[in-house]
Amino acid sequence: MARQTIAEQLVEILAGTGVRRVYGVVGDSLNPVIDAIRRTGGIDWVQVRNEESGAFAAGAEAQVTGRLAACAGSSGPGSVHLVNGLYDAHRSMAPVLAIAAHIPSGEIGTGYFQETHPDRLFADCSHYSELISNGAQMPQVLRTAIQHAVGLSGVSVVSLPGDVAGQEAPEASAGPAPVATRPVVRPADEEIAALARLVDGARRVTLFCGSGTAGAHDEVMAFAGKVKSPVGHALRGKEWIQYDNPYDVGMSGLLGYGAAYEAMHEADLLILLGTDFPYRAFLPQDVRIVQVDVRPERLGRRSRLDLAVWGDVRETLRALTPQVAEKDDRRFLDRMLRKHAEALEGVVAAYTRGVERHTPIHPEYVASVLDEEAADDAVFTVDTGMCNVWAARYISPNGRRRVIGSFTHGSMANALPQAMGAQLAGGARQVISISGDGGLSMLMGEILSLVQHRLPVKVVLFDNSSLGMVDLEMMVAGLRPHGTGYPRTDYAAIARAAGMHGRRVEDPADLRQALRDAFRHDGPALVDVVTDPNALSIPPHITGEQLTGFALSASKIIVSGGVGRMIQLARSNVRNIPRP
Ligand SMILES: Cc1ncc(C[n+]2csc(CCOP(=O)(O)OP(=O)(O)O)c2C)c(N)n1
Ligand SMILES: [Mg+2]
Repeated sequence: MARQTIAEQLVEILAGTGVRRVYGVVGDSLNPVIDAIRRTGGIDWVQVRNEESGAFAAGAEAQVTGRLAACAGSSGPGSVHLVNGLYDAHRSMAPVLAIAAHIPSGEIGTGYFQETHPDRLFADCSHYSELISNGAQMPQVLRTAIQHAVGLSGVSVVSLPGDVAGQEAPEASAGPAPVATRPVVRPADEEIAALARLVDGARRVTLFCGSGTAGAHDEVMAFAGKVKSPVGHALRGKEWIQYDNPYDVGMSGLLGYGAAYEAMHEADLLILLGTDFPYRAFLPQDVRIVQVDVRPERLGRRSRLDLAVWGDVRETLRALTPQVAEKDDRRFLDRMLRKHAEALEGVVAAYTRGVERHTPIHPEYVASVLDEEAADDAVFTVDTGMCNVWAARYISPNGRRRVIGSFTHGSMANALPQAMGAQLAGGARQVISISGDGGLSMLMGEILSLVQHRLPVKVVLFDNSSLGMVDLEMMVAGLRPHGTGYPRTDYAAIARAAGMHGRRVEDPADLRQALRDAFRHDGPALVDVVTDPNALSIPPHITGEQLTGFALSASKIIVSGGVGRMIQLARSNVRNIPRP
């Protein structure tokens, strides 16, 4: 029997390691790999229109499943297209393996047709990026790449020249990567003891939660309940921590709301839990700060720390909570809960007037109706731009929904391709792409992929005929908006021409039914909602520098606007404050 080729062995290793699909676009140097995928059970080739989308889709699949996902590009330009999506996956800590096909190995370094140096190109957006220049090297390098992606949570890239891929493999067969289960990282006893002493010595403790609190909702609530601490969150912590939270004081950061900022600044001990929140200017200077993170290299990179704790949030709190004394003074917590509710009541009063009759349709109305109509376990993917604001304010987390965006890398056009990966990974689960018109049109070819692969993704398009977020930034900076407008475009007609359900909505009275019809439709659907480009007002004391995050002084709410169903939780938390 003929031996396997290197490409066949590579696909055998991927399939054996549990990779279910590889997203990408075919091309000469990649053909041996594509052909091997076609002939191997349990792993599929998912054809996309732009490799960038393939990388975004793989990143979203990995974020939905928690397992390794893969994408591929052909030599030169094909793999260059992967770059932006890989940056996003890497910075979202999504385990993704990229296969960058490469020019013939004998031509490397000669300025050959399509020559790039993918091993160098991807060095900055990966934990591991290696060239396979010899077939015998492949199994070890590929398994090592997988171990890096899974173990360090991020991207690995293998560059594979087409001729090497087609060679006969020296070994008859290759086993999968070992992978191994993620360990439980519990801090050292001394660190827990030191943290317990700090907590016991403090009178006002505030918790600030990031994506590292995933899976730790119960532990955070138990600890906050024992020490009577307000609980704020960063954008990436919201989906894990904001629901069923009697201590919720909202979100800090550029899109923040509520009393998180005050609770962090008026505390005498601030505990940062699993957050790499990037905006230093929102962190207090003269408060004791403890940071808990499973990634030790992140400890202290945003602020001075009084104590650094290396561990999982959940394990840290499990060890810590029994060691701290119960606090009985709720005054700080209750004051912050009231402040939070008042802050939200203020914006609700400002926003709700007549919004359901407003035309062009108010984007916040769209977001609030969407929140009500979407499934309880929907996966939302959110485009960078104003859609981030609407999702942060209106999409109510509940522990079952997921909200995925380009929250760290901040790329446009992420939502649609991420929805593809989320839908393939999520099966029957409802997947909603919250898209901006700028974002959608940037990678719009993928609506054809939705049709081709019969992916029932629901695209809800906030169509303001503008690059709205930048329009706002320019105005705030005192510039005349330029280069931000688009001609009105009927995206619903484009969707219908592509073969999907498409509906344009201009009257707010039609919105709810249009969303229901799209959600009930058995297949991909796009609802093109014509929204008001001038939806947000900027509070008058905010400067352009503040909006872009460079020189924040003491502002808490950077962009105005409503707050959706959050107000209910805030009101009930205030109602539940025990009477003396
Ligand atoms: C790839 C990329 N290009 C440019 C930007 C800068 N940028 C951030 S948001 C935005 C506008 C997004 O417009 P749209 O998708 O229509 O959303 P809107 O803000 O109008 O709701 C731009 C240009 C970016 N973040 N990523
Ligand atoms: Mg727009």
